Amino acid sequence: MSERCFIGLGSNLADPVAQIESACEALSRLSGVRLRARSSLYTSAPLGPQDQPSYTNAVVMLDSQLQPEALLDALQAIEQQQGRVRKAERWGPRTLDLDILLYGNRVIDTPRLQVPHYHMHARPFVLYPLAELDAHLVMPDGRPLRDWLQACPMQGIEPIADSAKTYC
Ligand code: A4P
Ligand code: MG
Repeated sequence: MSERCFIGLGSNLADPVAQIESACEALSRLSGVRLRARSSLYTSAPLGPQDQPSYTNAVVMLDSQLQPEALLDALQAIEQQQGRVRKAERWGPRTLDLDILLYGNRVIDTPRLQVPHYHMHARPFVLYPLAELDAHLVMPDGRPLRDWLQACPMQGIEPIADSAKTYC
């Protein structure tokens, strides 16, 4: 049995567009995971410390047979393969960040994993690509995505033309 998941991708170092492309390649090769679609890519100013390059972000939709923590392990392995260095600074620059935004209808709150992602409701660079993939999404608490969109204007993000992708 697989469950529909949405993963947020972000990068602001070492050719961010190529980082996102190669992360999608890696996701498409994961066993127990079926990559379905990728949103357009968006650029935006950094949230958090401003002395870092702007970000490229996207969201992918996938079906996972991996349980949430196993999926997180796989995502963190891909981050490592792409040169992610974790520093003490919160929200600092990174080659690749992969966040589990939604895992089916589950609410998860363990020391390693909070799903839905704790800050997604306030991030246009997450919500607008997510809506591209499924405009009718309903959150585990029953709130439709469109309520979150209404509270989070599409400001400060710029889509990169023709960058959405479908997988079979
Ligand atoms: N963790 C808990 N829940 C999750 C989840 N749902 N998905 C834990 C993934 N990981 C989750 O993450 C720290 C720990 O969070 C992990 O070990 C995992 O067990 P991390 O990737 O090492 O650290 P982080 O990403 O720096 O921390 P955080 O607070 O998750 O940062 P965010 O929220 O990812 O924000 N500005 C723009 N424009 N675009 C961006 O993408 N991203 C960030 C990082 C800051 N500013 C940005 C962007
Ligand atoms: Mg992260």
